[in-house]
Amino acid sequence: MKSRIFALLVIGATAIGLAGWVGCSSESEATTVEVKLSSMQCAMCSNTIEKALKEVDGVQSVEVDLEAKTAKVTFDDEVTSVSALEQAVTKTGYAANDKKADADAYAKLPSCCQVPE
Ligand SMILES: [Cu+2]
Repeated sequence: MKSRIFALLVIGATAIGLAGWVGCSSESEATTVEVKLSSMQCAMCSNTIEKALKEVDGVQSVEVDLEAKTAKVTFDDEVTSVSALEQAVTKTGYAANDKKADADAYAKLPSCCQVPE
């Protein structure tokens, strides 16, 4: 009887240890980057960009700062990459870091969301 309880304790401790290890390793895969959104104009732009970034596989959180014209993106770097994030933004018609906006998508933006000449 005693040895049975001991075995359960060992299994329990191993499970907790494993859970801790898995939790720790998944944490180390999360990378946070700041993406520059120089052509973002208004709240509608930031919503569009935020949505596009959140749809990228592996993205865990997105914080768009309209004033600073940046997005803080936390993602799993084993699933996605900064260039995939940039691509998701440029596809919606906005510039991301040094990548230019997709011209067709940009042309379709409401005029208030286009960069004033
Ligand atoms: Cu806008």
